[in-house]
Amino acid sequence: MAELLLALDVKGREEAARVALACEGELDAIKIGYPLVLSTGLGIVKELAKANIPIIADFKVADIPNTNALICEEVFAAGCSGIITHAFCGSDSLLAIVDGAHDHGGSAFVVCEMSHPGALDFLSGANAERMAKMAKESGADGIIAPATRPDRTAVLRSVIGGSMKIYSPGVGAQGAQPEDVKKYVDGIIVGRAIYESADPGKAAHEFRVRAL
Ligand code: BMP
Repeated sequence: MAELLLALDVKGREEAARVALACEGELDAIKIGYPLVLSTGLGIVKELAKANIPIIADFKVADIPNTNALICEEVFAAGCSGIITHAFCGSDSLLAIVDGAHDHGGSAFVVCEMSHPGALDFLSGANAERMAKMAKESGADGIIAPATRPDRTAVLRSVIGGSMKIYSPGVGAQGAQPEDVKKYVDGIIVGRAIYESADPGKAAHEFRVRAL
């Protein structure tokens, strides 16, 4: 059984509110990222959090430890409950995010293997497994692994074991189905297939049921 996370990559407050309202009751978390935050400001977090749903900041952080710690301060002060980071900057950078999240009562999720075809250039294979191991050693709460390559997500599950979460993007617009990965992951991440749907609430409901 997997949770449903909405990737709310829409632009503007009105569109974000429209989709979030339509999906009320169907989601376990909302993932926000650059498209929404750059078009509205980080204040959007408090507006979305009024629906009493966890907001995860997908900023795919990739910087030196000090900058990462400063980013964490802003993300959690804004009301987010989780942050998504890259791991390829190294263990000290990763630890700054994990500690920064935990110091603020939040969670940290680490991108290990990405869902798009270009991930095969760097963000896959042995590199991904190494980053999953590093994520586990850092005390991170979970990893991001691709629904588009369920066999790889299964491998990454075996690297991290059962105590960490896996959230998995690639369902819907990128071609994966909830049934492809739900047995390996704790949550599926769906964006366009919900927010571009004529009826986002109905689409979210259907994904939620299929992820069960
Ligand atoms: P969509 O369902 O519209 O393809 O959206 C997927 C979401 O997950 C986007 O926010 C994207 O940035 C994110 N994502 C991804 O697609 N693949 C990854 O490997 C990591 C991601 O965070």
